[in-house]
Amino acid sequence: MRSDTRAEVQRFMRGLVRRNEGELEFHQAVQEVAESIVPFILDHQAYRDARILERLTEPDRVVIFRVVWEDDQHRVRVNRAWRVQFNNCIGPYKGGLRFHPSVNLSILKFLGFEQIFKNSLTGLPMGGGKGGSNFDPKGKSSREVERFCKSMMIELHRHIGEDTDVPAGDIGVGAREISYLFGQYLRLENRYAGILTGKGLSFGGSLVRTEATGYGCVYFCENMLNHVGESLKGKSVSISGSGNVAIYAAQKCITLGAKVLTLSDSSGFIHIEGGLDRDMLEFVRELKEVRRGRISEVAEQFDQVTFHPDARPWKVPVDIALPCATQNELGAEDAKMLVGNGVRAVCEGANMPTELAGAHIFLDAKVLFGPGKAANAGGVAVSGLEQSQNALRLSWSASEVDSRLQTIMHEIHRTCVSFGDEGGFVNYVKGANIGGFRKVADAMLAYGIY
Ligand code: NDP
Ligand code: 2IT
Repeated sequence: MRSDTRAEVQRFMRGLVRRNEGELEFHQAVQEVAESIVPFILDHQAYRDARILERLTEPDRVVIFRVVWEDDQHRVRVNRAWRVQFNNCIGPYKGGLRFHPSVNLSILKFLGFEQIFKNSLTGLPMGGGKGGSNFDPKGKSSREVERFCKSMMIELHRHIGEDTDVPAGDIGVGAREISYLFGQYLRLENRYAGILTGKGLSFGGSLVRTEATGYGCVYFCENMLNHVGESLKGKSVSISGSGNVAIYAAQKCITLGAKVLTLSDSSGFIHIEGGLDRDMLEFVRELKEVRRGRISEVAEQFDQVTFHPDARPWKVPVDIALPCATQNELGAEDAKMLVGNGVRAVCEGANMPTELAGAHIFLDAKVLFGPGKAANAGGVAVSGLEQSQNALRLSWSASEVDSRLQTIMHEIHRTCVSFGDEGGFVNYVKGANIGGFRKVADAMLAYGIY
């Protein structure tokens, strides 16, 4: 980066940090975008004059509210919830809800900010938003989760709508939670509308939405490899996480002939010497989606699997790494380890799983690095297709949705290449940031000053 550009990024970031004190994850997400966008803006006077980046980093609004519910011991419990409506210039706010004890405004702002670019990259008319609560679903009964969701919707329903804001799942929010939330919306509003995505198939959900983020991430990875004349077939893969994204990324890797060597959860990772097979994967799916157990149980059940407590999978030598758990789960030391072991591609199923320093290490080493806002866009893309099906009052077949998903991931890859090519090496971070930014920025310019 040229020194005047670097100085401009620093100046911009000083202002942002001052205005958003202590919001470290938000600072990190903006810094990553600013490193690509500031040089682009410096070459495009109109964006600079309209102060697009300053406007884009200030959410349209944030709703903060109290959620009170009763646990199984009849004790009154109080949580905090948020909906960050970040930017609706190219479509209704769209983005998931996260339930995790770590959830705070900084995390939801980073996620909502990234969502603007991701949603733009899909080519579908969706703005950026995110929400959630510091409610911890771990160890709660289904009745407790139900009471929490219903209470949350009593406030949330005023702020969402099929043409206003359409939430979906994220960490801790899957089919069960979406169903409780949707049922409560119907009771409160007395009207059926596609106000959430990730719904059950019998009440307006889309086929392939459950699989979409994991599948999309692997399609994106395959696109990156194909672009340099390689493919996933025969490659070894480490995956972190064992939730929605990780499970279906693993499934698609197996289908494409790759060997999945790891999975993880917040208690540690499992190393599968001979590679994950379909029986093991079905065990993991049932363990995580139904019984809500710990990943260590896989090692108790299968011989060739070892459990490594309190550790992440990045020390295992692999060709491909797919971080699919949470933010900042892959640091600079992990990146050096992966590069040292000859990693070829890193593709982010999770949102911002790689620390900024780690991403720089991958880019400097010319590793194919697919940032989350491009690589995990398949989930929200199929959410967008669910909205389309709801609006048309019909449902498409699995093969129809999957083929649209593959086309969208292919197009996102093409956009990244066209904005990120640096003399033969594709900088996918730059490509995704500029590609996602342009459409939103042009809409903002067209609307004038507001
Ligand atoms: P799930 O809740 O289904 O699974 C999350 C997984 O990550 C679990 O294995 C969980 O382990 C692990 N995890 C969560 N928090 C931590 C933590 N602080 N430290 C270590 N491990 C952790 O969520 P998803 O699979 O849906 O989401 C995973 C990632 O993908 C997130 O970054 C999410 O934002 C992103 N994403 C999700 C999309 C979707 O459609 N669902 C779309 C695009 C991105 P444990 O069970 O022990 O907590
Ligand atoms: O981070 C994400 O893109 C999601 N959690 C999915 C959002 C959505 O609206 O499907």
